Amino acid sequence: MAATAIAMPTSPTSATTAPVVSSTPVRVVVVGDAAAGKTRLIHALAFLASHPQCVEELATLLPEGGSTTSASAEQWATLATPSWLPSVAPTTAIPASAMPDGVALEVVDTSSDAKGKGADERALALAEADAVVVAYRAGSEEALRRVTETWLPLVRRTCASKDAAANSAGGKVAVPVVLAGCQTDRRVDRAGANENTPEGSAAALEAAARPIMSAFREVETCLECSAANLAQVAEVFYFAQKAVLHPMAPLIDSDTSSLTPKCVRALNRIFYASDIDRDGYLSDEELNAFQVRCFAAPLTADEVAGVKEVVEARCPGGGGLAPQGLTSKGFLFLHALFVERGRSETTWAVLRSHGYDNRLEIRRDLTVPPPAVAEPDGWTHVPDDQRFAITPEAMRYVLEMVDTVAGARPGCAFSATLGRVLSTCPYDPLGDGAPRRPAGVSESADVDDALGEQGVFSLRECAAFASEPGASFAATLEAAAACCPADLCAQLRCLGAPGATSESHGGGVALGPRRRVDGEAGKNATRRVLEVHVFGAPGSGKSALVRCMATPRGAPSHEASRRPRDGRVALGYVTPAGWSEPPPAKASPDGRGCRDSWDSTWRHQRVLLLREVRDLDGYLSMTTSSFGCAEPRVAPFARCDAAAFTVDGSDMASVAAAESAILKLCAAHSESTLAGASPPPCLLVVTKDDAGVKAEVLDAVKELANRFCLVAPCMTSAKRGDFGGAYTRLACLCCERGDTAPVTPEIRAAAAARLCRQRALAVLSISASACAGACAWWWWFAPSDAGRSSVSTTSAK
Ligand SMILES: Nc1nc2c(ncn2[C@@H]2O[C@H](COP(=O)(O)OP(=O)(O)OP(=O)(O)O)[C@@H](O)[C@H]2O)c(=O)[nH]1
Ligand SMILES: [Mg+2]
Repeated sequence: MAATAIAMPTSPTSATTAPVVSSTPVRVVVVGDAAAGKTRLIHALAFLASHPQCVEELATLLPEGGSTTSASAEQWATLATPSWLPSVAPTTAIPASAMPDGVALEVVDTSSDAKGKGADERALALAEADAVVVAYRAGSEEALRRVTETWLPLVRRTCASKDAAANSAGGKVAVPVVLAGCQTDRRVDRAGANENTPEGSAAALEAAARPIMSAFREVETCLECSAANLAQVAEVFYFAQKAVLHPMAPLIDSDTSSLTPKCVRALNRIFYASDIDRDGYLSDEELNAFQVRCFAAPLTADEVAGVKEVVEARCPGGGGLAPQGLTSKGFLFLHALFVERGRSETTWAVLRSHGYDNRLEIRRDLTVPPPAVAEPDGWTHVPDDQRFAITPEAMRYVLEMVDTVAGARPGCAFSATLGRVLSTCPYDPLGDGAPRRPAGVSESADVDDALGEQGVFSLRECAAFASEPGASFAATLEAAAACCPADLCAQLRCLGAPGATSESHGGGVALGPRRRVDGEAGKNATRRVLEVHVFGAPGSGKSALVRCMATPRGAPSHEASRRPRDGRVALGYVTPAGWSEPPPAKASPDGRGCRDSWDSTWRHQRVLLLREVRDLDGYLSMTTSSFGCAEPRVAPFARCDAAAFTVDGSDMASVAAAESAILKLCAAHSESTLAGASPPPCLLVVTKDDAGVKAEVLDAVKELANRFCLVAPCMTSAKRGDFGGAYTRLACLCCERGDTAPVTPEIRAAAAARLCRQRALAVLSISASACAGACAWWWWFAPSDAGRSSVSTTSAK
């Protein structure tokens, strides 16, 4: 035991001090039979917490779980004996400084009444319990029978509502129970000398506890204690708190006594993220860096040797240690050993320092990049027209990782390289993460799948649809930051990206610039992801326009677009019209050189993200999430940096459809919260040029562009793979909005009314100043001015 904490298990290595895991106190409720010793147990705990010197002294005097006749121990026991005990003690607070994990404890005593006020209060307390201590008289079979027949079922029933809430939140977190056999100092009177020896009582306890623990999985620990001689009292509450802070259930499958699949996956991710040189082994330096990250202290040379010795000697089947270092098998074995030996806090410290919560998922709060603030109904503090972007450091880190893996495994296809890198991320492509498609099926890729229905997508799905997978992967990372930053934060954290430490929020993702609306060209040039929504009559070529941007040159993309799929999205790097082209990409098909090629992309290109809109009315009436699932909902056009309207060159009706769509979009825009900003710039895209564009259609399109003050329309043919610069022009429109916004009759009327108002105001203010001037002149210079003469008369007097 340690002097500063009322109970402390010893650590196998000096550097495994867990970081503080909770700032809120853990609430432990004590239930049990009348006169089981509940109130006195709590009293003894409070005494121990307020007499740390007693803890220190007793630790040297008391045999584990037993009593002592030492004079000093007896003195402490006498001091701790209460002169009077209430039937139910008030809630007892044990400060964080007195607990080994540095987390405060609240202990709630309850009545043993079966009915009435005491029972009601107990039910209320149990409903709010984080953990429960069931107290019974040690050595009494009758008391043990009541534990299994009355108290454990009661705890299960009463805490069930809490479990249900946890279940609906996505994971079962049962309220853990500690069985405390009290009054061991009295057992000799009832059970005979045999059970009063430490060995005898331990054997008896184990025999009694085994069937109970297998019938009631929520029972984490059984131990015996004595409030009279202060034995094992602190341990009862330490284990109750530990069961909350470092739960066993997510780590170990009690049926098979092995690590759970979720725990194995999380530890594997941590192993890969700590394997800096990606050679598949943790070298001594990597092991030390890992130790520092998790426990803020390195291992000594002896400790490293000790760890290796244990792995070499005990890892079943061998293979835990290689000359290059610790293997992932050895790493998992070590953690299984910690958990098996009741040192789950060590494994939890590792998991928590990598951002995992009690359900072994990345803590949601860590995935909210500042300055967004997570609130129950979404995120706040992020304006509609502002998007998140991946930081250049995080991007370089990930691409370097890809390059390193590709370098370590020459000839390995890009998809395999990426698969290996991303195996540390959630949603394993080949595992249980419900992938929509494994990475690497580039020829048959369906770009719709690059973004899910809500725009949420998995990083490993990204390299599947472009002629240059490395660039496509980088583009997808950039788009992920804009569309679903929380998901990207979680992914980057699993990859061990810089800035994603256990307490930093949203590492690797930062808020990008706001969209500017004034007319100055080049104002939005720093935005990384440019989102264009594509509107048009059915069959006018929207899908082909979207799809062709991301399809390898020469593939029959316009044919593929016939498939009836919704929510078509494509993305890729585009050089905005008028910008200088980047130097030729150096990335090789096996993915090497991703980082270098992205560095030049960063300057010259932007990610163009095209979304097809099939149901205009639905689009205008809905709100959508700006940043992924549960974040603030905005009108979808708030996300749109520019709009494209497709017109079928052979169909006059599609011109009317484009006109109506522009009018509707502008009207909805002026009614929205974005009314202060101008509507998005629009480009009319005449499709199917290869089939011949009708002169009347062309004239109508030109007239429409003139009337709405739009830039010149562009002619495209998906069949010929000729998009007449549509993508580069759209990117340019997004970057340099300003004067390119449509001017509809309503907008013109509103502008005219605004001008009228401004003129009227100007006339009014000129007239008002003229009037004031005239009055001043009259007051000063008029010859028989009554006011002035009266003033002079007064002053003369
Ligand atoms: N010798 C000895 N006596 C104890 C111990 N724990 C409790 N007692 C005594 O047993 C009696 C009952 O203890 P309480 O702590 O009041 O029991 P309780 O479970 O709170 O009982 P209710 O409040 O009636 O439900 C008291 O006289 C205590 O002093 C112990 O460890 N050793
Ligand atoms: Mg009591």
